[in-house]
Amino acid sequence: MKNVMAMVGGLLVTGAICAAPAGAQSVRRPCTAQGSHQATACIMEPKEGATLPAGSLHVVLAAKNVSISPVAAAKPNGAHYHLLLDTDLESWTDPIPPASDHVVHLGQGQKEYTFEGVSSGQHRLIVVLGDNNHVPVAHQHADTTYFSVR
Ligand SMILES: [Cu+2]
Repeated sequence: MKNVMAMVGGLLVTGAICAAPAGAQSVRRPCTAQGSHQATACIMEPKEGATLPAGSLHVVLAAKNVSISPVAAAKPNGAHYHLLLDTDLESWTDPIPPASDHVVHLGQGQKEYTFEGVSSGQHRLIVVLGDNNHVPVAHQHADTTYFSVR
């Protein structure tokens, strides 16, 4: 368990270090990388390092090597996105916590989401794939982005 969390910490650090300059295509985006067979979730919007106006925060997601589907469809190996805004994922083996101001389950298979009333300042958004029981998909490549709101 400790190793997994250490790995996640490493991913977060990598994301911060490899941030592309504004306007450039980020090379760290694993959804466009070749060769991986891991279930992968990516944050397409907001862009790493973006400075966004106050108000609503629009999030656009993408995935690779996984079938994004509604929980109700109960597809074998189906997964849905989970967004964690300024909060950590406490466990990679227990269900992702219920919805709150900081945790969102896109349980209908949505690929976009809008947060309202995000405060000004620095923020961190994590996307994690969860199965029909909301347990994080094993061996996945989750994604993190850092941005700020004016
Ligand atoms: Cu869920």
